[in-house]
Amino acid sequence: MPVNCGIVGLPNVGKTTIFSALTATKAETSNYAFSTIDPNFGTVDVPDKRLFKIVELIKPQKTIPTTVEFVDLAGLVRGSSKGEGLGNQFLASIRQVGAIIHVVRCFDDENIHHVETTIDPIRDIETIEIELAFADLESINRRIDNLGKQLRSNDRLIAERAKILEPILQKVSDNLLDGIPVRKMDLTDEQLFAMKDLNLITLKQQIYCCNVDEQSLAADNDYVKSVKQFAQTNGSDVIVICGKLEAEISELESEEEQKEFLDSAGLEESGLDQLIRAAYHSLDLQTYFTAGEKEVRAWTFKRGMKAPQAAGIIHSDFERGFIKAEIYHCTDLFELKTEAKLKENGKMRLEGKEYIVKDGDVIHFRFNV
Ligand SMILES: Nc1nc2c(ncn2[C@@H]2O[C@H](COP(=O)(O)OP(=O)(O)OP(=O)(O)O)[C@@H](O)[C@H]2O)c(=O)[nH]1
Ligand SMILES: [Mg+2]
Repeated sequence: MPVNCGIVGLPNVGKTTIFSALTATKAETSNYAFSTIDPNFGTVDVPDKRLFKIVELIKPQKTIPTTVEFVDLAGLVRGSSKGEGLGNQFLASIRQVGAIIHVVRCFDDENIHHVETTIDPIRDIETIEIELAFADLESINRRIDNLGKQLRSNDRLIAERAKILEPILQKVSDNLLDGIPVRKMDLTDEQLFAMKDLNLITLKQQIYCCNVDEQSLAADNDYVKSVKQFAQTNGSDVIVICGKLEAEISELESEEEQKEFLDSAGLEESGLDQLIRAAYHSLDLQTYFTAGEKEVRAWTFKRGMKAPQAAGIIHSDFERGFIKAEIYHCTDLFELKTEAKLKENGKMRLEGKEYIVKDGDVIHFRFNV
């Protein structure tokens, strides 16, 4: 189950700086707007401590973490959806991502130019959200225009589908004009399914990523406080990162050096850990493991998935031919150390088709095709 996050925000707010630090890639940053034109892609291994603890006990030949892909996009400005700035060609890239990481400038620095000259995170957030809403509005209106032809189609099925879709699209269009993002519209699963191929941007979960100066990591500055308050009203996650510091950390060679650096800055978690946690939380994702002598591997699944569906993430045959799942929880392994002990203590269970997989389960699927 690929997880990907798109990084959006106004120009020159530090998107590429954060992207490069987190993905350890060297994408171009500069102190002027629109230094990023084509999107940068980077994939990182999810640093899941449980995976490494399982590996210590099972000692497999191979370890495979799950990954998250980040896409660093060009800056959006007022009017982007109408072709201002770099136009809306890159809005197409945002449509493909799972969650949106919205980088918001929350630091003062006279030397770093802000496209609107002053620092005002809420104004910036609203500017971006209006552009994203306009982009959705455009897709919807284009679809409404196309429906005309379908409504008059001789193919009854096409005409009927168009008839169902029309009022839904009209309602969504009206709500967007009222400033409501699609994710807040209380649409039914059927309605959402009918619009699935539009990949609406305001349907995606948003994570606000406050880019702060180093001093503001210890205690939220006023900019961050206002973003947190704003996020509460719309149910989004907020994380606080210092792009400049993350860039310095990523320059350090070893993990130990990085850990020391984090400690000395009084940070418990790196920016990457924070972001991945927020992405998993907003996308409602969890991790299960498969563990054997050959390989120990982490897999991402959607919370609430039943065992056969979770098995289908590995291979569709696993889902099709699902028989049973042999399961224990990783915390039991950490306590008892060996699979033999797990069996002895009744911690290894056999579960069937209705079992809802839990975060941290270690699973061996039995299947037959
Ligand atoms: N003081 C300070 N400067 C930063 C920080 N993060 C980024 N910058 C600087 O801000 C400028 C813009 O950074 P970029 O990462 O290129 O910004 P961007 O959002 O990718 O910009 P575009 O691609 O043009 O939209 C660079 O000069 C960075 O060094 C930060 O946390 N503190
Ligand atoms: Mg950039």
